[in-house]
Amino acid sequence: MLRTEPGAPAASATTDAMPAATVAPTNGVAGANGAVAPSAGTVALMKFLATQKDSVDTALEAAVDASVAPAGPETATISDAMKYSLRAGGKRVRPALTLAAASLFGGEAGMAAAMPSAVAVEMIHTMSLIHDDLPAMDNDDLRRGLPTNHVVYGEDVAILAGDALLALAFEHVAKATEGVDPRRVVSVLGVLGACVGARGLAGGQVMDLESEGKGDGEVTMETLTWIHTHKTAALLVASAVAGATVAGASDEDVGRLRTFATKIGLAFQIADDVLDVTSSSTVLGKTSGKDEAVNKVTYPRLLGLDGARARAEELVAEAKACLDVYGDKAAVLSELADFIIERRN
Ligand code: GRG
Repeated sequence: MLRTEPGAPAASATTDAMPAATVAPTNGVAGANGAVAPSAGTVALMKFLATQKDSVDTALEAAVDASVAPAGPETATISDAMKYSLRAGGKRVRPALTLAAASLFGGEAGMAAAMPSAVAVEMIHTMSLIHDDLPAMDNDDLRRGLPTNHVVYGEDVAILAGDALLALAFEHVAKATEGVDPRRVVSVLGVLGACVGARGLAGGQVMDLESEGKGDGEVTMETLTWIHTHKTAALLVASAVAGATVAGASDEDVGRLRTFATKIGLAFQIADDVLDVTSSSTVLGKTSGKDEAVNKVTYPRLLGLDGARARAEELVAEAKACLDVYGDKAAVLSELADFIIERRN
């Protein structure tokens, strides 16, 4: 049964089309819907997203439908709950990373081969957001501009919807990846597993929870970097590595992408910490000011706002240097790196 708080948009759970992504670089002019027009520096990325974003959303929807086929009343609630958080939007940064990496090494064919991996990383990410918002974790009621999954469906169903998305990510890569050497597919499955586990999302989140309420002296820059390398960067690394792997990249190229994504992953978290201080819940689509409310040690707290911004810029510059060897062919990945610290939400 759908459990909806008064005012929660129950209709969203049964809407057919996913909303437009809010990938909106902040170095342009704000549009009417809060999205931002691209500046000249983001042309390759915006063109890329214009062609890929709908494909990702359609593939996400189709993958959930396939997982419950033949659809019936038995799977209606779990399917609705899974789709609710996927349809709520999000910037789709991780699938963009997978497809851009695949495009670099395999062109159009590489991207087609990487679509199941792109879908999988978004499912894993969405699962992590659903679980992160639970009362036992961050206990939040706003995500992607909508009531969180557990507010709408109840805690029990939200946990299970996250679990189902996580399981489906692996099932989908295994079943839907076509025209790729099976050893590469197995390698992607391993990379995805690693990014979720004890040295990935789960382990990073545990360290994060253990650090809450501790003072600056106890949570050093080294600890903070460990947390975010695992909690945030690991999935961006897996996204890039999966795309490169299915597209046939060499070990050396995969290694370069790994370093690139680790750096943008950390920069992503620094940008997130900065936005938590400087932005509003309306713009973010999630509760702002949360870090201070739970007395969390963050990059701005350890480095100051300007110091945190400078560190993020430094990381993005280092990340982009990893791409130098590819020249203009890596324009989309390079612009994605810029976007990660220029974003508004
Ligand atoms: C259940 C195995 C298992 C793991 C989950 C809850 C958890 C463990 C980990 C938390 C991971 C997490 C939420 C990290 C924060 C990463 C982050 C900055 C997310 C925001 O990503 P955006 O801005 O979000 O790309 P959108 O909504 O745009 O997709």
